[in-house]
Amino acid sequence: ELLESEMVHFARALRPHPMTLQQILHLTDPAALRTFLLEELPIRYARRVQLVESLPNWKSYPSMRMIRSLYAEAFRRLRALTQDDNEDTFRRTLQDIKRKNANMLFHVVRGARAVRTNKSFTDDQVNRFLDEFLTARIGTDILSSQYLSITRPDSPTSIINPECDPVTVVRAAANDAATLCRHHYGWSPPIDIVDVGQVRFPFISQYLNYIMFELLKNSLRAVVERYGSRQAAEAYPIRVVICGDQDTVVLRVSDCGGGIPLADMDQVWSYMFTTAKPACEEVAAANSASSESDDEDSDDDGVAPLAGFGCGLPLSRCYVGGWLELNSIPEFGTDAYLYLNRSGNGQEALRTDIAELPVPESLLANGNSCDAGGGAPLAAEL
Ligand code: W6P
Repeated sequence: ELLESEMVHFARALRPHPMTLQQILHLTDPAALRTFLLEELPIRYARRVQLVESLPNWKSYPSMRMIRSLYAEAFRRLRALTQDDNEDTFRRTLQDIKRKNANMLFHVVRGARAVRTNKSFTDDQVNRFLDEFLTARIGTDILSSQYLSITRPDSPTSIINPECDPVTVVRAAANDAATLCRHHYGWSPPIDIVDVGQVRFPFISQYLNYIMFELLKNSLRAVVERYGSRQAAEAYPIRVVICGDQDTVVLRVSDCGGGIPLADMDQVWSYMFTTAKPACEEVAAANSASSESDDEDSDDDGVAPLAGFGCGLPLSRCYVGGWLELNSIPEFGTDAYLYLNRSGNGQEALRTDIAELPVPESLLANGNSCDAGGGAPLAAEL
């Protein structure tokens, strides 16, 4: 059908334009941004459709069919718009796509775990599929959010905070994690925040909050399980150091929670693995027709568990763009290092190393910027 062949064309012949936070921060003219997005978003959605289709036998997985149809629909709706439609129509379309795709993480992780169980792929291949898929998703989400933010009727602003203050963000994340910890265990280990530098840099505060919340939840859980009480843990506070130079902001989270066995260090970055529930939970859910809960993170009491969906760490790494590192001293503790580009000039890591169809040279010649796909840039990307 016409839409299908147009989608194939967008996916294969056109290339997305990887962006930097600095570039997005300066996309403040709604009309100009809309013109750009009317072309850019369909390219990105079409590639997401192709990524799903690159999985052998994808049609036999309900989650994969669902994901594919959500992106095909987003593609169709954007292509149905023209420059002549007004800003409000465009705005409502973006909002609607965002709303309809709200449970995408749940669907794609569930689908990927099902694919994995059926042995068509290795853990490594499935993890790379999810890294690419979710990194790309974060990129489109930032671009859409930027448009929605700068056209907000009340207070138009960028999705990127040009003066993001990591200390403030970490304090908030630490408070939230501690509250959750107290809810589940009745107490929470101390968290020391060491602010050395008075750093301000362009970043998406919500993303930094999410990453630090994930890291701190892990540290809190480890310390709680190692020392039975606040009193016993008092001498071993979780320490967050925030510092850096002109180029890089570094955040280190250190805990004395007993560390991670070195043999398990790979699993920490796997979407297939979770300490909380069996890794095949999604498959079981998919197989029993009854369970259609979209609620990915809830306990019986409706409060988020301290260890939940099992994707916090790999997903955090997608939000950073690649430089989140975990070092363990077994039987002692764990250090997490987060490196962020202070200038906001790190390019979005649109990975193209898997599931990529060769693009004819002739199609690349005319000005579409091409993503080299190599190397992990120093973070701050989408
Ligand atoms: C742990 C396990 C972990 C994962 C991520 C961050 C910190 C920690 N601490 O024991």
